[in-house]
Amino acid sequence: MANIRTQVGIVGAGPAGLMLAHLLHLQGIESVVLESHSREYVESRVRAGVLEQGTVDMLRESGVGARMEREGLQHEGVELRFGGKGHRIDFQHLVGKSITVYGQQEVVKDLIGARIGYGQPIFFEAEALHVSEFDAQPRIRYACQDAEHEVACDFIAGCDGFHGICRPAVPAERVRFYERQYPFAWLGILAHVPPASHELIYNYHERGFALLSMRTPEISRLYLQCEPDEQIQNWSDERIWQELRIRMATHEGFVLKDGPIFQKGITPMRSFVTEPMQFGKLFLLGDAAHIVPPTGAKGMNLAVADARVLTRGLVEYYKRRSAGDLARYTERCLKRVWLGQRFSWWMTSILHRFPHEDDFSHQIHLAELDYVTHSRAASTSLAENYVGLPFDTPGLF
Ligand code: RFL
Ligand code: PHB
Repeated sequence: MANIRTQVGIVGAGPAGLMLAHLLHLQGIESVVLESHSREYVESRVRAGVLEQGTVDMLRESGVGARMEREGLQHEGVELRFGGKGHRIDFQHLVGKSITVYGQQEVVKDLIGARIGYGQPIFFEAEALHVSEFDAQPRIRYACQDAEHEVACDFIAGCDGFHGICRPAVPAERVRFYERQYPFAWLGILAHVPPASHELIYNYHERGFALLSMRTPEISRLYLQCEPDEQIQNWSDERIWQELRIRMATHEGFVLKDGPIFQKGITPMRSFVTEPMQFGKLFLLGDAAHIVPPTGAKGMNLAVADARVLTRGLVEYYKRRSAGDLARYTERCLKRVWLGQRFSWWMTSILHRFPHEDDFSHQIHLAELDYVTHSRAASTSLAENYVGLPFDTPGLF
């Protein structure tokens, strides 16, 4: 058994763990990243696509934004489409900010590249088995190449996603969960076809929600609301394109060209919050602590925002020997998390069809969408949340 000693032991190489490791390195704080999957696997896992302006700024200012600046697609608005008609929400005009469409796996590639470029420790196919003694001398036991090892550290950062081991390691009496399940899921595809619109289109339709997004000028990313227990084999490529065409149709004859689908998956929808997010010297970040339904495009952005807050606290601790900022970790993160939860829940509620909805509910959906797209006050509220609310503290750099 090999033992490693470091300042911060990080479990998970998703956006939260990688961003934390990167920010800490820039501040001269040592860490070790453990990731159960291979580098190839985490670099190709298809997930989020929308970066808030604050996330973009954080990547750029911390020196990992070059490829994003070249390849990311900057969008100044989105379309909400319902009743056969599209309505643009103009972010630039309403709040003077924009979003960037750049795949999460590209952010992950850039952060792994930086980590390895700096010669800092990151172990793939290294599965954390157990975290312990987080009130005293924290330890992470992990398995790598058929042997067990241990990381001894000052702090543990649980960045191991919703199904990780860190959150379950907390005794039940020290933690509270808030949860909401939704009675539907998203069927998502990637296809080799140029996006049918240069901005995202969120569609509300009697048959359910649909979303047009993209990854590059040649690759479209599309989603359909489906049953929560839907089987992907029931959805042939033809059926997916046909359903997307029905839900996205406009009176003006919107054309959705199809193309070869090269990735398909079903995503459950859930809202989930853990309180607190700190347990002695164990901190939870990102999906390990909170999940939002993807309709508000907030999950990855909240994950990197947690990394920013924890970095601040750790800098304060190591440079000034003050634990005051660390003690405010939960409060600072949860303030943003609950605002993100509210927005994601609201976007999900107005854009999806719920089971047993009657004509009254349908008319309320249409009225809400009509109001959001025609009232400057309401569309400004959507815009300021979508592009990302300001951080409550200034940047680190
Ligand atoms: P991740 O990305 O799940 O990373 C956790 C990492 O921990 C590893 N791990 C372990 N490693 C070692 N030992 C163990 N015992 C381990 N257990 C787990 C895992 O292998 C993994 O590599 O969590 P993180 O870093 O908190 O990041 C969260 C984001 O991934 C997530 O919130 C977003 O993808 C959510 N999301 C979206 N977020 C946005 O901001 N904008 C979007 O447009 C957006 N769209 C989406 C989304 C998520 C989706 N799916 C598939 C859930 C669209 C979809 C369809
Ligand atoms: C995506 O491009 O994957 C995406 C975009 C917007 C969302 C969710 C996912 O709300």
